[in-house]
Formats: sequence, structure tokens, C-alpha cells
Amino acid sequence: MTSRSGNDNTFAVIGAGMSGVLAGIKLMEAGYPFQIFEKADRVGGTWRENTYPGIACDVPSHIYSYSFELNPDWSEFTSPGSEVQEYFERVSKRYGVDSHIRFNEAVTRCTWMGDRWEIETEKGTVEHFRWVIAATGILHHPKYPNIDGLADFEGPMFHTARWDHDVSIEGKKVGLIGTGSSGVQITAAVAPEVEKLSVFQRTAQWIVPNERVVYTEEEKEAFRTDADLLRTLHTEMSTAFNDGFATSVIDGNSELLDDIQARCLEALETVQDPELKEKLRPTYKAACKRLVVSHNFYDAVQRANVDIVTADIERIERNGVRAGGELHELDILVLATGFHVDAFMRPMNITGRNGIILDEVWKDWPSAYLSIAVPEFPNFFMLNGPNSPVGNFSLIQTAEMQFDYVLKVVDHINQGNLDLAVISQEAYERFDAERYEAAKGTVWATGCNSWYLDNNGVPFAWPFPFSRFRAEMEAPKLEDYEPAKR
Ligand code: N01
Repeated sequence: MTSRSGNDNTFAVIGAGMSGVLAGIKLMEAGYPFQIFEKADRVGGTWRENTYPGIACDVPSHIYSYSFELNPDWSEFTSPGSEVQEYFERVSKRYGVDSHIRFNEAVTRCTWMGDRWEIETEKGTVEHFRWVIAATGILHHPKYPNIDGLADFEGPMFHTARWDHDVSIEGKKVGLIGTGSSGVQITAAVAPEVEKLSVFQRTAQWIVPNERVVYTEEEKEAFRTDADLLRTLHTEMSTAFNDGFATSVIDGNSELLDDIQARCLEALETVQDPELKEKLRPTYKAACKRLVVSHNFYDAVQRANVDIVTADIERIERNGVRAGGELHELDILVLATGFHVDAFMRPMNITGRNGIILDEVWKDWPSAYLSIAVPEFPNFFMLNGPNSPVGNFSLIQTAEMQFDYVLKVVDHINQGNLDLAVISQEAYERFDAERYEAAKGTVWATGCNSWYLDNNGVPFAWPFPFSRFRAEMEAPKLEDYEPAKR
């Protein structure tokens, strides 16, 4: 058996967000040498980049934690983004991952050299690694809207993931394009600060009302002193989430989704002005688009200084946005217009076996066997890659399970059973065809436009139950890997 610690067993991990830090901790635990490449100067990924007012986790914090590092100190049921960022920074330091991270060093090229990967970074360094784990995330390439005149706006204008904290919004006329999770959180947070907020809503959203729960000092102390209490809470929340919501979204006719929609409608009823209420009423099934969770959006939009503009945007002008023939004058324009969710590790140049280029393989839409592996890209794995359960389970739990899968495959190869980990074309196509069929029965395919859809309008997220995901991750089907052809 090859030793795990040998130099020829070195991993390159790309990205030091939630899943890259996780990979570092787990590789260290397993005794594999590794190097993490991070384009920015800090860990945290999406939580480092998204600092907009009101940012908070929309998944309960006690599930949005590593299972091996539960956090008794979450301040709220769904804690602010800055706390999530601090959590990742703290955990990365505590486990000694930081010293393995090459900050400010984006990977520009990965080329398969026949028995290892050659990795080049923006600094021009070229190194070789036996294994690559791409932990590059999904929601990190800002999508700017294709609206006439975007460049003509003369005031400050920025995407939500590039919030400019040097610009004060206080007492200003602010325009906000987009009402996804980011737009909704921003609306609630900035409405009391600004002179006027014009929210440009193209499609009404289902808003799930949540009560704001702030943990008391006594509760946090109990979590600190009673590890079982915290562990039980984590387990109960995860089980409820995976057996409940995660199961309902893959069944477009689920009763639970009807219950959720009823709760959303009740919340919508709190909007007093009938005209505004109708503007905010969605015309598709709840959870078709990703549900937006908020306890204060409907309060915010009923303020006298907030205007929900549903007329089509015609163009952006020097001093505002023209919609429905009317110019909405603005000092600042915020683009809450989402992300390019099909980019993954790109624009990195990734060339696999036989000179096959990933960009070519993914020219229609990215896909991967079990969201982890792509044929012709040996020893290359992804965490939260294409077809991952982005709309179903906790992304942290997903990444942990995916990592365990990767380690099992790598160990299998190190035991001399295979030369390389190359998923077979047949297994990839079989999985993809099954996934594609199953996707059509999910709530995401019930007739709405959302970032869950590929270019053909078919949802790309994991369309099977949690039990299948767990089974696939716990026991890799090693027969789906090719015998090596170098
Ligand atoms: O982006 P989105 P997001 N003209 O793609 C509109 C995660 N997240 O940043 O619905 C006018 O959801 C677009 O309109 P429509 C979470 O997974 C997590 O809000 O397509 N409007 C939509 O309203 C989330 O789902 C958290 O008609 C245009 C909006 O922009 C994901 O990130 C917080 C337009 C885009 O919504 C993405 O959320 C925030 C145009 N040309 C986000 N183009 C936490 O848990 C787009 N829109 C912290």
C-alpha cells in the first residue's frame, strides 16, 4: 500500500471557502500532503465576498456548521453573514489549515501530464500534484444584467457581491434591481436608512416568513457546556431538513410544499395595500424558484419610502432607471442580479487526458458524475460541483459527504486497485441521463424561471432523495471507474 504521506500523493485544493477549508482539515486528518490555492487574501469564499447590508444565512446556523466543529456561539437561528465568515476564519486557524493556504494566488491552468496534474497560478509558478480537488463554489461569478445603458449611470453602481462600503446610502435615493435572496435581505436592511428605495422586481418571490430567534446567553452557555445538547440539535435539525424540505422539492406535488405555500400566502396577507399585495403575489408554485426566507421584507416594502417597480426596465440612464416610461431618479444603483452558476472553476484552463478541454466538455452546460467527477479528467474531483444538491441539503453536509467519497476513491487507488481515478464515460452518461429524467419531476421544473435551470430549462440540482445521496457517498461504486489508460 502506498503511504498517504508520500510526496507523490500531494493534493492541490483550489479555493479556501467552506469546502476548501473542509478539504484541508480532512486531508490533514487523513495524513495526505496538500496545498490550497486561494485567489483572495482570506478564507471564506462567498461569505468573504458578500458583505451587503442585511446578509444572513438562510439555513439555520446550527446546521450550517461543520459536523465536527459545532458552534455554541451562533447569535441567532439564522446568523449574520459576518459571523459565518468569522466562523470559517476561526476554524481554519484552529485546525492549522491557514499555513497550507497560498493566498492571493489564483490557479489559471490545470493540465494532465499523464500521471499528475500540472498547475500554474497567476504568479507564474508551475507545480505538480497527483490529485486535484476543485472547491471553487457555485455562487461567486457576479452576473451583471444585460440592460441598455448600464454603463451610462453616473452614480455609484455595484453588484451585491461587490458591495462598496465607501459609499454611504444614508439619505440617498437607492435603486435595487433583483428580488432574490440577496435583494430581499438588502431591501429589509436599507429601507430605514435611505431617503427612497426603488426595488425593480421582474418576478414576484415567495417569501417564507421566519421568526427572528436570537439565542440568549443562557442558551449559548448551555450549548457550550453540554456538547450532547448541541450535537442533538444538529442531528435533529439536519434530519428534519433532509427528510422534510429536501424530500418535498424533488416531488412537484408534495403536500409539504402546499403547506409552505400556505404559510407564504398568510405572510403576504399582512401587506395592507391591495395593489402592492398583488404586485408581490407570485404566479408560480412556491419553491419553484429558491424560496426566500425573511421576517421583515413585507414590513420594509410597506414603508412610505419604498417603491416596488414592476414595469419592465427599458434602460438605465445617467441619473436613474427608466421603467414603464417613467424615470426613477437614483443616486446609487445596486445590482442584486445573481450569479453565473454554470462557471464553477472556469475561467481556469483545465485540460484532461488526450488534450480534452473542460470548457469544450461543458460547452452546453456543466455536468459531472455524482457532481464529483468528469470522464477524461483523472484524479480530479469537485466539491459542490455540477448537479450538487444546491437547493436541497445543507451545502456543508453535502461537501463533507462528498469529501468522504473522494477519500474512499483515493484510498482505493492507493491500495493498488487502480492506477488512476477516471470515471467511465458509460457511468457518467448513465448517471446524467437518470438525473436529467428525475429533474423533470421536481418542483424546480413546475414552470418558473430560476438559477436552478440549465440552458434547456431543466433543473440541474440533485433530483434524488437524501438517502440516495448518502448511499452513493458512503459506498463509492468503484466499478464505475475505468482501469487506467495512461
Ligand atoms: O440572485 P438570484 P441572489 N432585469 O439569482 C433579477 C444564495 N444566497 O443573489 O426572478 C431585472 O436568486 C432576477 O429576476 P427574475 C441563495 O442560494 C444565499 O439573490 O429572474 N431583474 C432575480 O430577482 C440564492 O438563491 C444567501 O425575474 C433581473 C434577481 O435578479 C442565491 O445565492 C443570501 C435581471 C436574481 O436573483 C442567489 O441569490 C443571498 C434583469 N436583467 C443569496 N437579471 C444566504 O443565505 C436578473 N434579475 C446568505
